[in-house]
Amino acid sequence: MTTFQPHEIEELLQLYFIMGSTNCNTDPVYVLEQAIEGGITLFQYREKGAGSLEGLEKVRLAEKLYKVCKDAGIPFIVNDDVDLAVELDADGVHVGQEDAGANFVREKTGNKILGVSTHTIEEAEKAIEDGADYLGLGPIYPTISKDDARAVSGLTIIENFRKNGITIPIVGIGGITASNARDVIQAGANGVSLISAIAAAADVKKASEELKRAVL
Ligand code: TZP
Ligand code: MG
Repeated sequence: MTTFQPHEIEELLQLYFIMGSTNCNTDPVYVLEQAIEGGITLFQYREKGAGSLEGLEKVRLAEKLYKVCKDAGIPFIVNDDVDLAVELDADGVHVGQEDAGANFVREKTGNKILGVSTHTIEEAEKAIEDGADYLGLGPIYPTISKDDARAVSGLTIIENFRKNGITIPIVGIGGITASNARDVIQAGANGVSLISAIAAAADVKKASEELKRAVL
């Protein structure tokens, strides 16, 4: 695990790739390597959905992906699974409102990067109080990558958070592509996080490069 300063975390959010085995059409290790070559700045391992790996298989894939990240100097974040993040000594954890509370996660993970998905100003204020380093907001646009996704929020959620004095780093999520990524940043986000625009691309490296150009 590497410890990051707030200004470093803000920069790392720029092009935040999220994936697990079910999001990939080919070997997840290869997909991640290609995404890194294309310029992603942060990675989250999110093993979810029908057919996702469990137990030791999940741990083994996490270890492989963490190694790819380490070798490339890309921080490795674990979705939901606080125990896995601690076991691997990952660089961070991301939790939603249905997962372990952010204050509990902060206590269990010390200085690791802590991301929290929020949908209201109240949730955001609580997450910040609990020690969140950044907030995930979405789905900004329609998505097919999350079974239990909430209603689409549009860009207004980002603008509203900023207007209401939320100043910590924000990343938009949900349906983000190279065509709309710039709008998400312009609405007030520090970066974009996405699954399918990279994981399901025919050419993962090229898709990542296009997204990088869009957010620069
Ligand atoms: N949370 C809100 S939308 C979403 C998550 C995990 C899925 C994002 O995937 P995609 O493919 O980038 O729309
Ligand atoms: Mg979750």
